[in-house]
Amino acid sequence: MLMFKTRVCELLNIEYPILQGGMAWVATAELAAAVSNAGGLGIIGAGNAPPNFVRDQIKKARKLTNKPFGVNVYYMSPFVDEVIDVIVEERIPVITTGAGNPGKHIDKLKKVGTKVIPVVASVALAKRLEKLGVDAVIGEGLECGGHIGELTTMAMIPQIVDAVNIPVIAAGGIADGRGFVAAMALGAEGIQMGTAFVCAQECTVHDNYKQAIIKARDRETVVTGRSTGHPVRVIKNKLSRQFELLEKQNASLDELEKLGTGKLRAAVVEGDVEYGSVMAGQIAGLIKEIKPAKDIIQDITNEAKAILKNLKKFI
Ligand code: TUI
Repeated sequence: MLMFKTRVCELLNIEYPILQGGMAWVATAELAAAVSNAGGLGIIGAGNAPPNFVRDQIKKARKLTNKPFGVNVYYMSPFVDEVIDVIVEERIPVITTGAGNPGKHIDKLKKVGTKVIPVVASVALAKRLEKLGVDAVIGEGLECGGHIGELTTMAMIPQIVDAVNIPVIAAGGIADGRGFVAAMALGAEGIQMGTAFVCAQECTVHDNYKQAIIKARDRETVVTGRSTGHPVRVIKNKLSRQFELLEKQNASLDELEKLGTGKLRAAVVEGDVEYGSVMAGQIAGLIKEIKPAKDIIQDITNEAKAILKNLKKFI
């Protein structure tokens, strides 16, 4: 029986409407290929990386999968224009975008058939981007790890769904079949998961990072950087406490930026989960094991089917 076939599956030519977050440093070719091979959409996170690094990652992913995969473009990167050029040259079928407005690149991408799916954190931006011709939007709730907006997934998704005609993908607080079904009930036609895929076997982050997520309990994440206008959700550690202290002391933007520089790499690559930035979503408390991306996707879809069957009892 075909289930969960939405416009997102058609648009992206994938089996399940499940996207992997395009996390900087974390979402490498290995993870993206594993998620795509499992029937979802794997995404390489370009982050702040230079264009040649992104091209190498694309080539590596192509060796690992024949399925479609995407690239996430981080709009605060100094290399945005060059990364877009690589995406166009490499004929990547879809990009997701974060931390900015991809408007100026939409025509260029559409000309080569690249679908554009921006991350939004408000109804207003979703509407503006729909008018500019994007193919779908990802609504990221504040439950997400990393750079977040101000609305929860629960409150934001149905409001975006009512405001636009393009498909809406829900992100933030989703890591199992219950979250998947809940997002679909809100009107989403797909989900994006970040934290859950960090704990995929194929994810190349340092094991300390995965263990920090597995050990995390429900209240273990905190949002730092609110005073900078760039709030980031991380797992509490010595760095987040230093951040909180500096913010309480009204430290300058410069000082706060300096404290944050290179800290995501320190956690992901070196495994420094004390003084590094361990970005993770509120759902970390639900993640209990490391398993292959294929099992993550299969477990979620099987759970979702069982939930839907159960819910029929109440009708
Ligand atoms: O971007 C994210 N999540 C992130 S970014 C990040 S930090 C990082 N560090 C090193 C290298 C690369 C990245 C960690 N997590 N999510 C997408 C997202 N986009 N969340 C919120 C937004 C957003 C915010 C404002 C999108 C658009 C926007 O405004 C655009 C406009 O013009 O109004």
